[in-house]
Amino acid sequence: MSTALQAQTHLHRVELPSKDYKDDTTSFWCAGCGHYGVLTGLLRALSEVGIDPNYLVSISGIGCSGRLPYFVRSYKMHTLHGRAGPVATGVQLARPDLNVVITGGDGDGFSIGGGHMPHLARKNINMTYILMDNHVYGLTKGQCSPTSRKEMKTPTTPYGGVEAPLDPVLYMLTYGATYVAQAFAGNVKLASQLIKDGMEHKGFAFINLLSQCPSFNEMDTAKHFKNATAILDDSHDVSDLDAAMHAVNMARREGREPNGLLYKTERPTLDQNMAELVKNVGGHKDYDLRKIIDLARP
Ligand SMILES: Cc1ncc(C[n+]2csc(CCOP(=O)(O)OP(=O)(O)O)c2C)c(N)n1
Repeated sequence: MSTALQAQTHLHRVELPSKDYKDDTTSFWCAGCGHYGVLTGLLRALSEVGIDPNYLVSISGIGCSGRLPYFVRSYKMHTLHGRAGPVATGVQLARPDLNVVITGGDGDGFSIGGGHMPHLARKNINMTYILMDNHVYGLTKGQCSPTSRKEMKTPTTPYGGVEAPLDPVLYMLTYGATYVAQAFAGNVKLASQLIKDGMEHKGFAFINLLSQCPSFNEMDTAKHFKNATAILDDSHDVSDLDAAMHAVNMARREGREPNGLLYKTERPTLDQNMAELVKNVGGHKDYDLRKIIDLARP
C-alpha cells in the first residue's frame, strides 16, 4: 500500500485550543444527555488533530444528535432525516481537500438511513462518521430504535419490543469500513482519542459512541454504559477482521460493550479511485463521459 494512503497528508492544520472549535451557539440538549460527551470529545479531537475550521464540514441528519453541527465552528449542513451520508458523499467527492464529519443518531443512521450505511463503508468514502447511539429516538420523545433493547418499554412498544436490536459495529465491520471503533461517550478521553485517530485515518472511519438519554431511556443510563464497558487490551490485533468480530461477540455474550479501536485497514478511497479513473481516460480537461461508459462495458 502506498504511503499516500497511510495518513491524511492533505489535512489543513492550525493550532487552536478545543474551546475555539465551539460555535457561539449555546448547546441545548437535556441536562445529563450523553451527547454533551460526544461534543466535548469531538472538540478535543479537532484541537488535537489541529483541523483548520475553514476546511471542516460538519454534517448531520435529524435528531437531538442532528443538532451537533450547530455547536461546532465549521461549515455545516443539517440535512434530512437519514440522509447525511449521501449529502456528505457529494461534499467529499466535490472537495476532497475538506475534512468531512457526520454526526447522527442510531435512528438516523440505522433506521431511515440504514440503506446508505453499507455504501459509505464499501466505497470507503474519506470521512468520519460518529454515531451517537442512545438506543432510542430522543427528539421524537422515546420511540424504540433499531438498537433498543428488546425488553425496553417505549410509546411504540408499551409491552416491550418484539424485534432483536442490531449491532452497529458488527454491521460496519461486515460492510467493509476501514476504521471501526466504539466507546462510552462519558469516557471523553477515549472518545476523543478514537475520533482523533478516525480523522487522521484515510478512508471511512466509523465510531460508535454509546450516549445515554436521561429523558427517554431509563435502561441504558450512563451508569449502565460505564459498567458494561470492556476495554480492549493491547493484545487485540486491530488489523485482524476476525479478531474484531470475535471481540464484539465475546463482549456481547457477557452483556458487555467492547470499548476501543476494533479494526483498522487501508485501501483506496472513492475519491482516489475516481481521480485515477479520470487520469486514465485522459485527464480532467478532456473528461469524457462516453469514454468512461466505454471503459465500464464488459
Ligand atoms: C422523513 C422523516 N421521518 C421521520 C422524522 C421524525 N424524526 C425526527 S428525529 C427522529 C428519530 C431521532 O432518533 P435518533 O436518530 O436516534 O436521534 P436522537 O434524537 O436519539 O439523537 C425521527 C423519527 C423526520 N424528521 N423525517
